[in-house]
Amino acid sequence: MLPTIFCTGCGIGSVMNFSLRAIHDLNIDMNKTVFVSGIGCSSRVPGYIYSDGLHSLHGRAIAYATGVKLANPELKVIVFTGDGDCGAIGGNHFLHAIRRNVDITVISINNFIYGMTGGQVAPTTPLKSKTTTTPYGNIEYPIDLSMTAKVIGAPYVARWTTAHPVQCINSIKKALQKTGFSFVEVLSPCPTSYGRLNKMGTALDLTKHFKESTINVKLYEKMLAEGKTTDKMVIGDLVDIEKEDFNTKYKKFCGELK
Ligand SMILES: Cc1ncc(C[n+]2csc(CCOP(=O)(O)OP(=O)(O)O)c2C)c(N)n1
Ligand code: SF4
Repeated sequence: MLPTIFCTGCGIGSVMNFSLRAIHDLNIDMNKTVFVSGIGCSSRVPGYIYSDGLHSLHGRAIAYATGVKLANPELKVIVFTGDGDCGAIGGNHFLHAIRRNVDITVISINNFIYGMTGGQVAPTTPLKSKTTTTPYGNIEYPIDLSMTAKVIGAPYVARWTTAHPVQCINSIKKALQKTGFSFVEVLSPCPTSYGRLNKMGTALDLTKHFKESTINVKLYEKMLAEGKTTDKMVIGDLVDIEKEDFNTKYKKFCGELK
């Protein structure tokens, strides 16, 4: 294990591990791979990978990644982004990269809070949850990053948790092989801020909580067909379709101009 800045029990190291396992299994050429991130605990990941990387500005990882991919379409571009980085300050970049179907893989590590800056409320913070800026509980409805990616039209979307390593690695592999915008959201424990402020116990208790508070999409769809519903967060492969990506469309367009 590398020495990292992550707190004991933090899930970010697991997500980094899952991602590197997927890359290794697919035999992806690290000389043709660029890892891009914004700012946050989760955005520190590219710094631990022996490959080219861009540790950019808070919220701007997807914008930088778009630039890299358009400048050199041969590169595989992988973004690591926090739920705040991706859904708050970076929300517009997220929406428009999906709309354009830029061929990048975005791995969003969702710990439901701003971890790096001391546990402030994030757009993903569940209702009633405590953060340092919502000490009496959050009254804002949270955004669902994966469902947002789905409705904007991302050709590949999956959500897992750090308690689902095998499934998560398989989905990251599918994401890396998809041409177009692929999005993998991983629910990840932040015992130092989210877990502590909400009295959720140890990192192990948080992991158990992820198993109990999520439902696989196949089971969820069966429940819906039976007229039942649930408050649990839906996990699994949520979208897997083919859709022409921006670079391909652009190349064709330039060819037609000549
Ligand atoms: C333009 C700008 N605004 C605010 C900040 C302060 N800031 C740094 S990280 C961060 C939030 C981190 O939360 P998230 O993206 O969810 O990542 P995590 O640390 O939880 O992994 C904020 C607000 C900044 N660095 N730059
Ligand atoms: S503050 Fe939270 S997200 Fe950041 S390293 Fe610590 S446990 Fe992980």
